[in-house]
Amino acid sequence: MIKKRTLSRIISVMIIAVILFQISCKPETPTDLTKENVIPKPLTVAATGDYFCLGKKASIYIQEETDELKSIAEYLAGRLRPATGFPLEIKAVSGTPGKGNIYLTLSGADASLGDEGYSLTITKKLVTIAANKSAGLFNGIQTLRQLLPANIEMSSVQDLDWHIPGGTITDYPAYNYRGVMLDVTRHFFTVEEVKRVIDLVSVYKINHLHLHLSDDQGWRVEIKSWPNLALYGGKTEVGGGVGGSYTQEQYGELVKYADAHFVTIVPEIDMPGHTNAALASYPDLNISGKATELYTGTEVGFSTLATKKEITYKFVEDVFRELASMTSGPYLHIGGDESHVTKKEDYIPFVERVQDIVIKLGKTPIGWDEISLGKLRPGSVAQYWSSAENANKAVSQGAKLLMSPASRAYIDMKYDSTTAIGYTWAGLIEVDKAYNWDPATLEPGIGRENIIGIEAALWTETITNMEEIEFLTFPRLPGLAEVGWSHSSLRNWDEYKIRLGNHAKRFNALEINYYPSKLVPWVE
Ligand code: TNX
Repeated sequence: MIKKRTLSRIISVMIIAVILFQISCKPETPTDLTKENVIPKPLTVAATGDYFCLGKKASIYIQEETDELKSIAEYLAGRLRPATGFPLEIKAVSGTPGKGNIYLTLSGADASLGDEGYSLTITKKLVTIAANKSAGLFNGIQTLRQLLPANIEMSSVQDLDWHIPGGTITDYPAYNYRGVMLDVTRHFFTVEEVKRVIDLVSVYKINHLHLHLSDDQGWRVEIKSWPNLALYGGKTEVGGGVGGSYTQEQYGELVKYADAHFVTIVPEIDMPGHTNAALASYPDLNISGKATELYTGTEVGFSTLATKKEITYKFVEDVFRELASMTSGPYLHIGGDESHVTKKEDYIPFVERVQDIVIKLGKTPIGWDEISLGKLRPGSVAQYWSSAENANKAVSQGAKLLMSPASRAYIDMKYDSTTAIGYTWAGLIEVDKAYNWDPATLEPGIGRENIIGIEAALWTETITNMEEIEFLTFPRLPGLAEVGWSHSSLRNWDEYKIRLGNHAKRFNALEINYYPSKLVPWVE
């Protein structure tokens, strides 16, 4: 027999325990999943009004112990452990996991979610991300990060309640290709800096990183069969600084890192123009047979490969063969822009032959819109940046377009006349201008069916360090990411700017040096 006094003690301990549990998981404000500030905006959101609390006993469950699921769970744990301080063990489970956990599963998702879509279900008991492919789980994880308090992005332990509003999100992208281009030629950026770019853009579901690896001012990747390209052609950069290049080992490390973030690297070797670094490294590539000087200025359009020499095609083949062997994705970018000193009758057969070389290597050629002056091979993609006429030529040949209209997507343009870095040739691009456009209606004759996606381009003539990369990229990139991900009927600047304003706390937690545009109601 339990004594009355003992019984009442047990009851009061239980009541206190219940109260404590509630306090430790009590939201300060009512929770409504539909009022959250997710960027890019998800397709459908339904709220239940309750919430999930991530506690220190939570584990991350996966439906089976595959390397694929383990590594994505490890990624999620890596994002959540520093700020929560929780162990967040990873465990396999058959059936549904118990209360208080996160569950990642590749079964049960709707086929209509495709390869990149996901459903995220938040109940009081469990957070479940379901997808058809791990890319979808990764995207669901990015949404989950944004539903947690912004301090989840801090690198030290935060004393906070980790609430997530209840409900269900189902989401998939409007376009399969959502990219950012980084020019590592005009100024060189290290492996660590490029990794940080990958970290920051993948938050916004960007899934391609186009690396502009060669230009007049520098050659940035080791090619073993043509060693002087990196050794000599990589020596300097705009302004005469020391430049640099990636060894093949370092480049491979970047590809691996990007792959783990579901970002496909698209390497570009720009040709036949924008080739001074190569022309300075190998005399044979020049029409004159004489090597040029290294170049540290910012002019464009003055250089050309000798398109009539066979050695040039040996060079192209060797370079692309080595690059292809280090490339996990389908694309090799062949450049093709601003070849102002290549005669048109030489330019056309050149870009046609280079496409054939890329295709023979089992890869898909992409080139700037000028390549549509020649015959585009089936599958080749033209990247629209300035000429609607060229873009239409590509479409009339049945080719697909990657949309990078300079007046919207060139994030090396200044925000306004007071921006200290950046160019103005494509106009000033305030945050609303980068957001307020629809790839499918931008140019007459170019519709959704012609477009694989969008890409923001960051040229670096005026950019010398990571802080400057961040300043021009944020906050325009989240908006461009939404242009690529969210269906256009869901997009609206006045609603978007409120969501964006709420990302200031996340930018701060991630230590992003962003431009605090006056058009955005920042909530710090
Ligand atoms: C044009 S865009 C270029 C680049 C420059 C950029 C500067 C393109 C295909 N070519 O070479 O870096 O403008 O904004």
